[in-house]
Amino acid sequence: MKILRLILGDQLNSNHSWFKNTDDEILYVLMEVKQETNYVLHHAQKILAIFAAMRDFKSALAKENHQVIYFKINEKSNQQSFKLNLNTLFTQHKIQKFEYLEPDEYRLDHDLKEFCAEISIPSECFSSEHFYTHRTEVNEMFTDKKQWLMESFYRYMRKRHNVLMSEDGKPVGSKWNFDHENRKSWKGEPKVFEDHRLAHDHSELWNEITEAKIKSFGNHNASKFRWPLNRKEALKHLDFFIQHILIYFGDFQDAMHKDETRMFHSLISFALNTKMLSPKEVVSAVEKSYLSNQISINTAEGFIRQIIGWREYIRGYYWAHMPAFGEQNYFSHQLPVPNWFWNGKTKMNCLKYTINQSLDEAYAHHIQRLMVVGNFSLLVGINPKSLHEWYLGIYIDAFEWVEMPNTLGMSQFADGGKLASKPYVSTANYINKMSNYCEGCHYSKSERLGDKACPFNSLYWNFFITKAGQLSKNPRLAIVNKQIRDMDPNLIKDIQSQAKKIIKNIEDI
Ligand code: FAD
Ligand code: DLZ
Ligand code: SF4
Repeated sequence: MKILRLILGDQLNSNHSWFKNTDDEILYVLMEVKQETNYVLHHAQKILAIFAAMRDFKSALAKENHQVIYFKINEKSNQQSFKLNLNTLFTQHKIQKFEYLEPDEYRLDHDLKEFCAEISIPSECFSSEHFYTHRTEVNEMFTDKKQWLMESFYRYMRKRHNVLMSEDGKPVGSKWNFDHENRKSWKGEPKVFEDHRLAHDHSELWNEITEAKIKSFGNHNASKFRWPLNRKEALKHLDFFIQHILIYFGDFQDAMHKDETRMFHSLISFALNTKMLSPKEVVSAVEKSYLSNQISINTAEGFIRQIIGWREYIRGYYWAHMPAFGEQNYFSHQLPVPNWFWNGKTKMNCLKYTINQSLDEAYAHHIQRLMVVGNFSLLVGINPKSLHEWYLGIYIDAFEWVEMPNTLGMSQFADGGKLASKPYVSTANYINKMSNYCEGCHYSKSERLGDKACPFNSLYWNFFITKAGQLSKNPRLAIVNKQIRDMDPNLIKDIQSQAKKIIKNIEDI
């Protein structure tokens, strides 16, 4: 039987059982298509990295004697849509069966199911063999629960997959979570490692992308284009991280600095999300490092929690709530994304540095995404869906299944607090504690009112004052709610008018 198998741009898993044998009757297809490049405005590096990694994957498959069809973006025969190209291939190659791997995004999952129902040949969908959990596992665990507690899912995962567990069934180190030990700011020591990742020359590919008139934004210079583009590079990078950097990850996980964009983060999200690396091999490498006494339990636990905890939980949350999730907007926020989100031109240092870095590298670490950009967006009331499109476009690792729950749920409280037990917002105090952004900022971190006052300081209080109806019963907000109740009514008025002014002049702050 002649079979056509589709591989999507984020399904570059060379260890998949599909590839265990070579069979002349099986044709693989990968496609660079405008359908995928244009559904949001993407960072140039994201398009480059996905195309380059797909091309590399195609060559590796061909070397292993698999039959591979590849549509480059400018090929005449490329109709720029999965369905159109597939239908043509079915006829051209007399295909008798169509097979594909579970797409991680609802949109494509839905489209491909619809497509399979329309075509006249049989079809089958296979697991991507990447995640620990199946799509509905998290949902099954939290059915009927008002609050989805990541911590209980995480403990379940540790036990189920026997990760960092003692023989007596207790967690290694006698504690499940060492998070409170992971909250240091960074003052220049220990030194951050040189970026050892390869700078890829991609000028030819970039010419093809511009010739195809694909719109993009952000820096595409080769010196900044250092993402691992195949499994070999990804493994080398992972090994370097575990040998040299991981030891500092936990301590400085939340730290931010004007001169250091990577700090002690792993930068493995692109390789993981495109499935060049498997979460299991990452976890097992970290566990091995702990067992050979190279890292402490709090470092190992803290990092492993991100992978078997957050990453799997976020994915389960996505599948449990799609498609309605994309429309959630608990606070009815309607402000558009400010223009300076696209060029970094703002006087607010924290946002200026974070956005410029994101434009430059297609990367910002978790706290920059959550407590700088997300914090500000929630406080001013940016429309969650528009913000989601911005995040989906700008970050190298942004695929909807992981980006949307992080943006809408964790960062913007758009689901009314199902994923996050309280809104992640702060005044300048937190940003100043965790970074050096406030040094030399146009605004004063300690002032709340007046032209020089840090916008976060009035926006924060204004947020809780105006959202009192929706947040006053939240037990985790008892302190802030009491502070507002005790506040001088004149101060409340001043704060609100200051915040209003900031929001009105948002393009000029
Ligand atoms: P590290 O800090 O080194 O962490 C290691 C790994 O843990 C990451 O590579 C990632 O796979 C996993 N991880 C950590 N936190 C999370 C989390 N909250 N959700 C899922 N996985 C997590 N992550 C994405 O992979 N894609 C996204 O599009 C994305 N969008 C985000 C949007 C917002 C608003 C926020 C607040 C977070 C987002 N995250 C996203 C989660 C997190 O910020 C990134 O996974 C992380 O910054 C990637 O960099 P790293 O590989 O250096 O991670
Ligand atoms: C993100 C992306 C881009 C920019 N381009 C392509 C492409 O041309 N071909 C492809 O197969 N995949 C691409 N992708 C990744 C897909 O959008 C991804 O597979 C879905 O988001 C499903 O997670
Ligand atoms: Fe950001 Fe305010 Fe600090 Fe400036 S003073 S860097 S705007 S937190």
